[in-house]
Amino acid sequence: MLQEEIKDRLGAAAAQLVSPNMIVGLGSGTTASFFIHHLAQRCLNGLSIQAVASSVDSFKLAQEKHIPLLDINTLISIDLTVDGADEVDPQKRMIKGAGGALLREKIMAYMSLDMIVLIDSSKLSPSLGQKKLPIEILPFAMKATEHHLQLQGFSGTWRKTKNGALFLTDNGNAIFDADIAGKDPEKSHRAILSIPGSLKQVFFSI
Ligand code: A5P
Repeated sequence: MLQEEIKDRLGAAAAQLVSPNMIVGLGSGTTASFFIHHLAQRCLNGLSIQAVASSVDSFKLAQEKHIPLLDINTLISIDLTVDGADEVDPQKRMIKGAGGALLREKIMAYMSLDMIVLIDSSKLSPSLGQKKLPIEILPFAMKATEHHLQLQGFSGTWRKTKNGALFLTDNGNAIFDADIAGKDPEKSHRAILSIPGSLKQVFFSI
């Protein structure tokens, strides 16, 4: 089966798990987009829910598909969030953020009473670090933040757009894609978050 087809099926299965009157968190990325399409179809068929989105792209897609959207600043919790992942280890720890929506995704995951993560086999990894760890960094003093990351043993590169400009998240922050191969995820998590300019890095645990 093609990978897109698998993502589509994952999105369809997750949409079936949404119950009436839920506040639903919409993740970001290609897999989450399939979920949004299937959820929209259920709404067209009469399911009544309200949603919040973890990125401008997901917000626009949901709006286009007429999913009722809420201002997240009016909420203290979300019933169910459905999102994708980039790398997941056997202990169900995962890295997210390849699409750059990590900070909002992590805040929404923390607000959510339940979360479904849609994972196809390409995301499974024996140990985290086969892919880069995205770290969302405040642009203020970013050179110093990079220096402190390097002092703690995290080398990496600033994410760029296709045109070579600095990639900025929906929050106006930069992303430092760090190499964490062979490092302990929990220790890395604590070390990175101890640096003031690092807003969020993404070891989620599911
Ligand atoms: C967005 O920042 C990411 O965390 C995505 O949720 C993750 O990259 C999965 O994306 P795909 O479904 O496109 O692989």
